[in-house]
Amino acid sequence: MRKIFFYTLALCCAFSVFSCKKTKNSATNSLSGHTSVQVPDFSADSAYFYIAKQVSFGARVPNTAAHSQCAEYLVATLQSFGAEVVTQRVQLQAFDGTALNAANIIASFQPAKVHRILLCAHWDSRPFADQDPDRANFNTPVLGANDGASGVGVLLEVARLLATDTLTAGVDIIFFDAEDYGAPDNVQVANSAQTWCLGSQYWSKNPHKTDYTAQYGILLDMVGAPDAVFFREYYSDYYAPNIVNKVWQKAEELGFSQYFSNQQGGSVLDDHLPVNQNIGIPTINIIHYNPNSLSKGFDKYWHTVKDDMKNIDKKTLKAVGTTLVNIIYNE
Ligand code: AHN
Ligand code: ZN
Repeated sequence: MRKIFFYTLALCCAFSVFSCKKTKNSATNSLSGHTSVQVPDFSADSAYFYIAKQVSFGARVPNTAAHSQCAEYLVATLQSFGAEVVTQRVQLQAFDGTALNAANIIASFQPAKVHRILLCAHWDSRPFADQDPDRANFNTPVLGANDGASGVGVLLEVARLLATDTLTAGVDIIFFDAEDYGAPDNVQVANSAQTWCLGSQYWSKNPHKTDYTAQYGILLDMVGAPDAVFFREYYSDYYAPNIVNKVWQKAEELGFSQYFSNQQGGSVLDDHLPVNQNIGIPTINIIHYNPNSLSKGFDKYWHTVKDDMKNIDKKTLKAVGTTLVNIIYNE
């Protein structure tokens, strides 16, 4: 096990040295038809490494050591990419009265730019595996390789690219905390919808900068499973139809229609909702959710003890990451 770990570490180090000499794809701006934009290559290996690193701390449940250690790692990594990083620390109350020591982590690239794009994902993981088929696991925290770490891993790779390849717009990457501490189905609470997305609810009412805004936002949630299909999510289509069109069309152009289905999905209560409703930034959610599936619609290991690294496929990361960088570098 140790051997495998060090071997992997060595590979990753080798990778990060060589990745500096990355090749660039020349993409064509579809609007003008002739402007050529340099879009850096999104490395799925690198994103995978960032996911594994988060998971290596254990479940990132607020008020645990793994949570603090992961926060430290995220801040240091974002700073190493040259971002201006703000950690918004706040105590938030969970459905069961627990005071959660939460931290929204906000990384700004080119903070002085007025034209901005917001990219976000939640970095906490769920304290209970309450969808696990084995009831004995109901109180086990989930590792959240897909549910949490995948979106953050993809965005860390985007941040790594932003360190060397600047784009026209400014970019803010927000890792929201306490998304996944929502009340389990078997616990009756008033306004159970309000028990989810605590970090984004807070930030959207108390942004890190007064009068903060962005042109639009993109949330990533569960973007790493092998069988992922991203349908057009309901609130995304309601608040930001143009952004959904733009992203899904770009994915198709790039040959990722297998992952991005142009069909409508259901509605998902997620961090994009407070961002749309409270701060008014049109924000979409790229999420693995199939309203027609027999289970609850999410990935089959959603909120189970099996949401570990075996649930992460580099091909899915590549599809999402490549689409995302092609969107932002064409702004
Ligand atoms: C609810 O199940 C209410 N929302 C799903 C949002 C979520 C949970 N994303 C990740 N974990
Ligand atoms: Zn979750």
